[in-house]
Amino acid sequence: MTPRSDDLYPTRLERPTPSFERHDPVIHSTGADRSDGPLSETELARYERDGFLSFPNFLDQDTVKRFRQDLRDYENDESILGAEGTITEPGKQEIRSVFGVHELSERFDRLTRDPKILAMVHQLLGSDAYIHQSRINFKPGFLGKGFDWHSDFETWHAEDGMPRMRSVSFSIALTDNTPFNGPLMLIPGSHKTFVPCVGRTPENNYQSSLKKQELGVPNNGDLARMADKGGIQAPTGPAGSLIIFECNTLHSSNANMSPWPRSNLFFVFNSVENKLVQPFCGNRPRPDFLGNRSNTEALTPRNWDDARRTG
Ligand code: 6CS
Ligand code: FE
Repeated sequence: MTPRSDDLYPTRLERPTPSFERHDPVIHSTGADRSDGPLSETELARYERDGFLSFPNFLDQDTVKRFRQDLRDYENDESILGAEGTITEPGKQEIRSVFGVHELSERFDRLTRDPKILAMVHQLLGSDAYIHQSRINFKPGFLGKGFDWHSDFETWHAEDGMPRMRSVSFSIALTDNTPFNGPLMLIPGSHKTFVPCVGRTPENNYQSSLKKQELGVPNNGDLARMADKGGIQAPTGPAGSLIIFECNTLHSSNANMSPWPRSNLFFVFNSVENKLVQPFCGNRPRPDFLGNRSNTEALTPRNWDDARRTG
């Protein structure tokens, strides 16, 4: 299939293709907009260099406890257990992921509008933003499987039609993330290189890829080169810790061999200047809970207090 003229990041190709430097800036804001927000120039420079930032204790424990109660409610809610956006572990009944959480819960929705978070997003994306995707990855003790190395952008470009690298993930730990329960692992600097992947994308690929990703996984040679150059980091921290990572930063996580869950909440902010077009892999668009097309209004800041009042 010849790549489209508007496809700056051809992938899911028939044969291995050399990786190349990204066409997009890492931080899209400039001048006064760049410094107009909670991220200091030191933090911005580190994000630009590494492709991620981590903030232990970003959310207070009371707030995290409320989110954890929501998780327990979901695990006992038949309507959620049977929903298309709920993914179980391969061959098991345990929940692996629940997608679209910001539409399930007022509390999660309010978090996506937290003024401090939106100000950070504005500094990084240089524009207003909306939620491209939200999910909770549960990774239960003993049973939570891992996630192979990948760039989210490679999937969102190929399968959701995300044109440019102008989105960012916020991952909030809802349980302690330790070296033993499969924390997120990232390759510093990997966001600067686009690694085209081999393999035609079958229709409805997501019905298997969300359990075990086979496509959009870079080859071991590219992975080894990136890891040799940048190393691997696995930020850990107590429940409430935050990791912000750029859409093209290579990441993975191991299976959870400990008795303790590693449940993380992910919000993906996409620039309103980067709305989804037809998927570049040539397939039909994925459902809205994976690649949101129907609610792309710019998010407006809402204070937490009223969310706390709703309990
Ligand atoms: O396909 C996706 O959108 C999902 N897959 C992975 C492995 N990470 C991003 C996202 O949750
Ligand atoms: Fe991912």
